Amino acid sequence: MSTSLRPEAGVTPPRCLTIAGSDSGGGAGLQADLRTFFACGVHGMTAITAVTVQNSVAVTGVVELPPETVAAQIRAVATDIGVHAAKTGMLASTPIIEAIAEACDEVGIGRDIPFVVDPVAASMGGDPLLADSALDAFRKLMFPRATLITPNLDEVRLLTGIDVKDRSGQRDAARALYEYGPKWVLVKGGHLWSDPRCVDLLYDGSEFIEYEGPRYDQPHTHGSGDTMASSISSRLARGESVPEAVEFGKRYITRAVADAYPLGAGHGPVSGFWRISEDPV
Ligand code: PXL
Repeated sequence: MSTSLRPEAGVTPPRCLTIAGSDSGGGAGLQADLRTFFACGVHGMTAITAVTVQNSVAVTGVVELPPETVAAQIRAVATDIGVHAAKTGMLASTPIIEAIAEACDEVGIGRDIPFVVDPVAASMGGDPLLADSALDAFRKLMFPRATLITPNLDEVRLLTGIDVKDRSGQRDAARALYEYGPKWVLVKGGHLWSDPRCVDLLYDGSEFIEYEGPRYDQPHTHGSGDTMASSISSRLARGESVPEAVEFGKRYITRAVADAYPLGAGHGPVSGFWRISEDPV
């Protein structure tokens, strides 16, 4: 398939929907998703779950949207514009998760439409983005609908209690998460600090595929999970298989981490600027 970044002039590009929270600092959340969708040549749309008050140092406020407004955003874009792939980020609460599950079933997200569920639980600084009481609803309502789930090792610990220490622990975690019903599980290895490489493990209930990349000594990784999940979604929207889309996502996030930049006094974001060309205007 074509890997061209730029949709043809006047031709409607594939459409991706992110169901996620806003990061006022612009590094993570739906801002990272929209930026990534653009850089990957798909039209991005948003169902906003919550607005965070946030800079590079901390999340100092969260306002959740009414669950029915989250669901209405999903219905509005799906019934008119069309969704070729959807992803989740910060989902905040059980009532929001329940509303999303219902709306997704109505419009076919997770059935006919690929659905990437990124189990976002906390910010880099440890500020909560999902209520503790919502973990059960997340596992029961989001995972069975997911085409792919993309936990990091902190999220694995929270969701399964498994403390991954090596590659075989990563496999155990993938097997345990698969039992919750997603079609594919990607256990990301970036937080396996003892490993000199970053190895992400993909599992479909029978086979494991490893995606290996360099480990950078990089403090600025804000938004890395969101960016990887949205780059994968952009390729699923174009009809690629999950292993192909994950391979692209791994390359995308590796470049984005390599080019990450400082911002404010805390953690800066990963960068999608490497995809911007220097064409004259
Ligand atoms: O990177 C996870 C994430 C997702 N969504 C929002 C966030 C963060 C991390 O801080 O703020 C809104």
